[in-house]
Amino acid sequence: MPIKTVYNAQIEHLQILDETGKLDDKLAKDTLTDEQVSYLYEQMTVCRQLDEVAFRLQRSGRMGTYPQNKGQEAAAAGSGFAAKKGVDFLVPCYRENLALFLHGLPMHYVLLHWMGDERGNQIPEGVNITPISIPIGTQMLHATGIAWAFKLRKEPRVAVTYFGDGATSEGDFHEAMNFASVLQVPCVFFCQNNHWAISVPREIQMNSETVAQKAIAYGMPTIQVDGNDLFAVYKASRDAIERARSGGGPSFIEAVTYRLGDHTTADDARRYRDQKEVEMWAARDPLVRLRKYLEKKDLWSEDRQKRLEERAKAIVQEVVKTAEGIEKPATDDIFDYTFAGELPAELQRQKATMRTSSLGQRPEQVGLHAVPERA
Ligand SMILES: Cc1ncc(C[n+]2csc(CCOP(=O)(O)OP(=O)(O)O)c2C)c(N)n1
Ligand SMILES: [Mg+2]
Repeated sequence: MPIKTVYNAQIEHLQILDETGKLDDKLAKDTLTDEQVSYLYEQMTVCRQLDEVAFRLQRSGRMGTYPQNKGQEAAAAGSGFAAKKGVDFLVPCYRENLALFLHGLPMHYVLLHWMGDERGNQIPEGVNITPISIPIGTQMLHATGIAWAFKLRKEPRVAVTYFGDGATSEGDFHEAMNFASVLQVPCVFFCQNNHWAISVPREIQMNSETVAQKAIAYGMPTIQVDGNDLFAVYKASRDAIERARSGGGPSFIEAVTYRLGDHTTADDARRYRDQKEVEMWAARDPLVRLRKYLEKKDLWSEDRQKRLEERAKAIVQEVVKTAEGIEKPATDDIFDYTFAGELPAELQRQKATMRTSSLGQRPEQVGLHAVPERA
């Protein structure tokens, strides 16, 4: 009996705007208008400025660890813009700030979060975003659950979840993908393949040639896009989101991009990354590419660029001022905002003795003699 092929698979790669700023007009049809491109270029520039300033804030001790988005702005912009603000739900990790801003998260929230103030993760009412997820992979399950709720309630809404290449090695990823597919929920899995999971290169992280092909196992429509190409990211995201909205189930998008900065400010990528690789990707910088395109179309000028950069600096200065102007959270907050009712006795004791300085002041709290009265 002849051996039959029971399954064939292929992965398409979509690029619409190449590195030189040349657009494939046919593929670009019905994607972004000139006005939308200019708007998103401005937003990406402001975001890059925020990134640079956040890095300096950390270096000068004014902020905790920060993961730069630098180089990945087109992936966040194209996908975030494709989702409907106020309708769809974004379920992020930590390297897609611009998508969050496009959906209404005030910029200073992100700084607050990385300054260690959890109020930065207390998403304002009406902004459809879940908190930034630092544990790798957990958020994809939440996205599947949110999308399932949309389906059960018959709401035409979509959950878009973000994660990195490294996250696809987590069990949570596979569980979320399987459940989303089995239940045919309106969820878009958006992977930012930036080639590295801290110091682990993609080739060591996984043995599959593309990340996109992992979705084939779950029977999901899947595509690989040039993640530094705003048009390609937007088109693939919009198609996947609208398919989900109209009952077509989940999809997977692999956006091939690169983080131009360190993993976080706690990392020094020069220790494990070849500088030549970084230079190659710097030449594919999504901002540079988009500016070339706008210039080619006579939609941009040196003067506009200068004004935009000045404006970006002023905006970010204001954002930093707002974040730093908010009264610091009290250490007691962790106790006060965890329990609705009375704090259990053990936690009351912890609250009372948490600060080392309090030991000296009130040693009786930990069973020592109280400070004697002075004569
Ligand atoms: C569950 C869990 N395991 C490990 C870590 C430590 N960690 C933080 S970032 C990271 C790498 C993530 O790589 P990737 O998913 O590619 O995202 P990227 O940082 O490249 O955007 C790891 C292992 C974590 N935060 N959570
Ligand atoms: Mg990565």
